[in-house]
Amino acid sequence: MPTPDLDQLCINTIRTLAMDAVQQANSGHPGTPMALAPVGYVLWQRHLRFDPDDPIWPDRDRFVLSVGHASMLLYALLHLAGVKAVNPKYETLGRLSVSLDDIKRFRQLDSRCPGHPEYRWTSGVETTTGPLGQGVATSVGMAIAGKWMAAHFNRPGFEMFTGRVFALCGDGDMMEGVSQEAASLAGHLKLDNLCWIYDSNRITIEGETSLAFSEDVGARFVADGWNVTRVADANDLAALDRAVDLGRRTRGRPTLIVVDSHIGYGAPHKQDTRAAHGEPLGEDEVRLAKRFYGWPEDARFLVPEGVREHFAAGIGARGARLRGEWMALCDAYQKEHPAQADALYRMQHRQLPEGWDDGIPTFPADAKGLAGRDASARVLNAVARNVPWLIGGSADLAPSTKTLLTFEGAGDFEAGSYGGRNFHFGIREHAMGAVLNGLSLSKVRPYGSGFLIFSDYGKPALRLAAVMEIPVIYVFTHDSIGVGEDGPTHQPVEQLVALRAVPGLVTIRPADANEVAEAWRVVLQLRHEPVALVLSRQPLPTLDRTKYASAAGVARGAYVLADAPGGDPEVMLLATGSEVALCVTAHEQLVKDGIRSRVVSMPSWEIFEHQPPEYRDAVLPPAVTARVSVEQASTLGWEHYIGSRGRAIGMRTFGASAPLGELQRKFGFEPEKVVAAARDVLGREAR
Ligand SMILES: Cc1ncc(C[n+]2csc(CCOP(=O)(O)OP(=O)(O)O)c2C)c(N)n1
Ligand SMILES: [Mg+2]
Repeated sequence: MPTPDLDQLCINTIRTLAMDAVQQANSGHPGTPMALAPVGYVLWQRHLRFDPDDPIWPDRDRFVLSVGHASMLLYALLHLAGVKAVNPKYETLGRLSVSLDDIKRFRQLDSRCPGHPEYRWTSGVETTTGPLGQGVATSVGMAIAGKWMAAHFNRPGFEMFTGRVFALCGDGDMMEGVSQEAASLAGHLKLDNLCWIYDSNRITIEGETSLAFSEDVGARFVADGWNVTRVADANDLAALDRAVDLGRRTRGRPTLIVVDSHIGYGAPHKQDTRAAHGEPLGEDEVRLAKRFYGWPEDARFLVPEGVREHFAAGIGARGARLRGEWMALCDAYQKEHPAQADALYRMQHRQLPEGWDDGIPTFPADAKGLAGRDASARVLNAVARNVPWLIGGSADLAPSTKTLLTFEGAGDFEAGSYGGRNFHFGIREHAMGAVLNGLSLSKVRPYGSGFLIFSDYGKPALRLAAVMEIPVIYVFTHDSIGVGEDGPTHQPVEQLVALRAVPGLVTIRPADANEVAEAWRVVLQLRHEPVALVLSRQPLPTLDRTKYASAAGVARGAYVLADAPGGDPEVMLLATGSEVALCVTAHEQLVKDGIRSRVVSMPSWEIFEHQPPEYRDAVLPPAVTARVSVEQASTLGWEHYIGSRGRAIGMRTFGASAPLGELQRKFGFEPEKVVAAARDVLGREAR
């Protein structure tokens, strides 16, 4: 039931809260929340299938604020709708997610209202946004997850998954390439549960968009297979209503609603200018805008009587009813489909099913060995049988990354076959990363794969997975100059150290097939960390684990693989991946020469750093300063482990195009070179 005065009162409350918070913080973006308050209001109050009392209810609509700089819009909505906080155990707490005090402390330390919306920190924030383009691209992953969940869980009489995904985006999102990759994929997949609302205000930071942007965005989306509609005035609530309804009724296409708006609406000197974008309006302008809204000019952080109540009667009552109906459905589902209900519960809590690691192979010693990617294919296919919601794919490289699920019933995820588990992201690494984030935020367990060199193409999304602490799995193959003939464009050098530098990202570079198996075992059990599994293209010898230590050491990040008889090493060889076997060969030579050497396999620095100091010192005794690291990658970072007396054998230039053997010679990855370096750091003459 439209209640015009109350509608306006609520909208102006959102506007003034945003203006006051930015003014108080003396930092932030007031203009876009002012302009989009009606859009946010109509969507939340009249449409969103969302219960403020339980913001993690699985079948909710999701709202993504891709214009993360307009964070105050979201905080005002979360506050006014009375969204409740949820703790890390997924329990709903009684208190508000965003209090008025949080809003007063916008952008201050520990406020639930940080500069940009942060997943995990503020309940009701569906994904971290701020880097433009990420939000919309992530929303595609959420819509994909919605389709997959519906295909997987819905049964006759049990529509368990019906939720839609809305994203609010701006000119910046539309300029960023990742949004186009994602839009192209969403159109191809016919994701009709997806709706983007594009705030076309023709303003960005430098000024008018005409400085750098002149295409017909709507036409672009039509070409992508979207349903495109337009609302000519962001203040026209009825038109917004109709557009959202149209999106809901549209089948077989996602919907783009282009909304023409006025940034800084109501601010007499700053409306429609870039000045409304990135700085506080100033006390005088705030007053004038409040006067324009018919607001008490001296009031700050005012929530007039009736506003919270109106939200409670709208989104609050509707959400409670819808969730209540769903919970009742869920109870019946549990009785009729107990196995599915159990799976659903585990997914929501990021738990694994019983027997998840059944059938993980162990690999017999084999000098010829197996490529990391091939070992991974076998392990992945074993665990994926046990974990039905482990789904993923590649950016058109599955035949090379070997991530295809090949067992009966795995199937392809495509428009019309939304239950498939093999995804084809197309050659869209960046969107793949964002889609993986959206999938993970929707609680499926996603993996994506590509060549390690192209991790750079998706890095911003990967970084956000780490910021959000979500367990996205990346399988990066073709991990070094071992790629050979493809040459320097395809040979990673600086990628490994870049991944290791991402806080919270677990990077693992296994040395042989059994380390690959152990790595997957570690990966599957991660609940809050993304992972980069870095694998070789070329075969690696499968080490004889009766002679050398068990690969179970992978779980500790680094472990003593081989010691001279009697232990007590005088020199240590540290390596990862393909260089471990090389070090083992060098080690055998050193031992033969009477030198007590130790080989430490270090598949994951990140995991190793989380071990207790006693363990780390046992693996790398501080007294042993003669150390050599060997890795076909940038040597940056190894000094931490080899110290000032150590020697790093690695890559200091780009690679070259040649057969692998020649490259190993050219760049010094040969047993004799490792032996010589070991003798050198020991201060022993070469023999
Ligand atoms: C990837 C990325 N590049 C640059 C920025 C910095 N930035 C923040 S907002 C903005 C302008 C955005 O313009 P628009 O999307 O039109 O938002 P409006 O000013 O209209 O709210 C820029 C360049 C960013 N957040 N993310
Ligand atoms: Mg703009």
